[in-house]
Amino acid sequence: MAQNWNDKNGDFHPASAMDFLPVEELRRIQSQRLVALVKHAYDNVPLHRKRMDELGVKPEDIKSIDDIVKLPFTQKTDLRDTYPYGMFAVPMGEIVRLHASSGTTGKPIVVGYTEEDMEVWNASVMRCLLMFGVRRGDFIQNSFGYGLFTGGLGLHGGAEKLGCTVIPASGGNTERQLMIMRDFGATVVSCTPSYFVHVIEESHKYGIDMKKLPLRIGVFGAEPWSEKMRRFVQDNTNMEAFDIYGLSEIAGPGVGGECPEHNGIHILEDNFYPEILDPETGKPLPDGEVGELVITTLAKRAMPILRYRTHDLTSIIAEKCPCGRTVRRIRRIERRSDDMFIIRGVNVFPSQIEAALMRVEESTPHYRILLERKKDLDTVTVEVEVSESTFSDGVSQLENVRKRIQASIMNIVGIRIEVRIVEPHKIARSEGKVKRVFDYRNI
Ligand code: DLL
Repeated sequence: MAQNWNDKNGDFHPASAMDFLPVEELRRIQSQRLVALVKHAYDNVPLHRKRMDELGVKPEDIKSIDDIVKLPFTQKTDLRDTYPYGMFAVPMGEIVRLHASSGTTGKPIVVGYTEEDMEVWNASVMRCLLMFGVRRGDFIQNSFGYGLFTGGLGLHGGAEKLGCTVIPASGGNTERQLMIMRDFGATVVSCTPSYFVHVIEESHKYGIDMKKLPLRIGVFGAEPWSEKMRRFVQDNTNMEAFDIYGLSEIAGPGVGGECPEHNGIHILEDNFYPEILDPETGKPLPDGEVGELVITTLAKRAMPILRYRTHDLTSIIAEKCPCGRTVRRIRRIERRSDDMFIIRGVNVFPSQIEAALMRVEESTPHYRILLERKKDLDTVTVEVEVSESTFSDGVSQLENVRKRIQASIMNIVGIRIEVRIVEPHKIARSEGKVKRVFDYRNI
């Protein structure tokens, strides 16, 4: 096997060994982990126990990874309904980290990690970075947001474990980002792809020639992006751009990443087991067919998750990857099966906007959400109707309502969204399934 361990980078880090295991060995590890996970989840999380009981499945019925199809699904709403800690399987004293992500309505969902979980997460991010060719000695400017979002601290932990020099720049303030990039000599940048496109655009304004910087690798994820964006980044810098995938409920960034073949995302399936299911029926789909990605956390202690419905649409690439990795690949994620959209790396559900509108008495449930790319920055505008009587109030009254709606949305979604008040009946009524989100971004 040893010869396969060297990918195009021509060197090998022992942590990458798990990417290249013989398939039978990988399945054996997955089976062993699944058996332990299911017992842990059944014994310690009432929701998992209840769901398994309802299906008549006992932990003893799960003997190998192939039995995974017998297990119940977990949904984002389960995390909402058990908010904040109801899905935790260990005493709070063992939790060393909390993060949060958007829920579908007013409250976020909370995820927790034990010390052991942090090890697994950091190692997973490190394996992705190794896949991209990042090495000890690289200076990584981490411009994912630090805070409750998993991007900042997630990338940080993996990069530090690898022995990189981490520059915890966090998001925003483009002029400062550019200055740091140049003065600190960053060789790797990690951030959302749309933000980096913006950084490149802005670099001209500050007289910085991106091609003269020592940057060589871009680590992009947390939102869908395209080959067009990759070309833009690669044409305007000396960087090679890589895709990193992940989600808070499963760990954060590092669930999978792209190898130098740039043909799909390798899921680190010794830790995160992928299935592709028909989103309607929940039945497994053959390799190559597009369906919903469902992931089981094979190595999680704090919050074991059985068959999480990600709502991300993709397919498994059946062919062996020329890089030699045996962990399977999925096609890059371009669409979701629900109405969640991602704006500047922040996940937003229309139902959150609706919950925010409901808190302002003068607003009505007639609204639409416009997504646009203005000067290479994503913007969201919510158009909302107000009642006849409110609309006939004076301009200053309307401005007051508008500001309160904006503040209410900020409170729930966490980002500033433009609000435009429109006259009653301006927004087309729908006869069937209502369309709320109009995406004009052309990613
Ligand atoms: O976005 C974790 C992350 C941080 C991944 C940094 C990569 C880099 P959440 O905020 O929970 O977690 O959002 C998860 O974002 O279900 C996808 O819909 C989307 N997403 C994440 N990575 C990608 C990607 C983080 N590479 C949701 N391509 C997921 C497309 C992505 N969509």
